[in-house]
Amino acid sequence: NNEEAAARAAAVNADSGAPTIFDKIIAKEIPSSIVYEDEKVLAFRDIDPQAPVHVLVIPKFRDGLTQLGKAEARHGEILGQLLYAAKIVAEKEGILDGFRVVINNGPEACQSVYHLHLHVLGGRQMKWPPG
Ligand code: IU
Repeated sequence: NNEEAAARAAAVNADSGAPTIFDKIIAKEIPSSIVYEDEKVLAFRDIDPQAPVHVLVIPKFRDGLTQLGKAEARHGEILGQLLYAAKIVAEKEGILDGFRVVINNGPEACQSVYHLHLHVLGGRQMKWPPG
């Protein structure tokens, strides 16, 4: 389907280190609906929400983290900060009692933007297993 084709196309440039649209969102060259921001982390609403709450949590400095599969020991601190920011987002959005955090890694998981991001999803009953 379209989603899978887009993910395969995106993966072609995954290792190029090319800027992604998220750099423009971080630089506020493209407007986004920001839910949480600090020195290291930005959280903003997904433009194509898959649940009543769908927020993306990203590192402001990608530092090689195009995808979780590229993580190295030096990324431990930012990875923890991203996960903690996901909790802050869930709290702010009033979904602390039920929410899901997703990281799509690579084409088989339908990753389409090669700047690490956590999806925070909630506000409806989730299903398991995910599609
Ligand atoms: P994925 O895990 O790489 O598939 O997620 C990328 C997400 O980024 C996806 O949910 C898109 O809807 C979302 N997104 C966005 O919020 N704003 C954009 O300008 C673009 C993608 I391009």
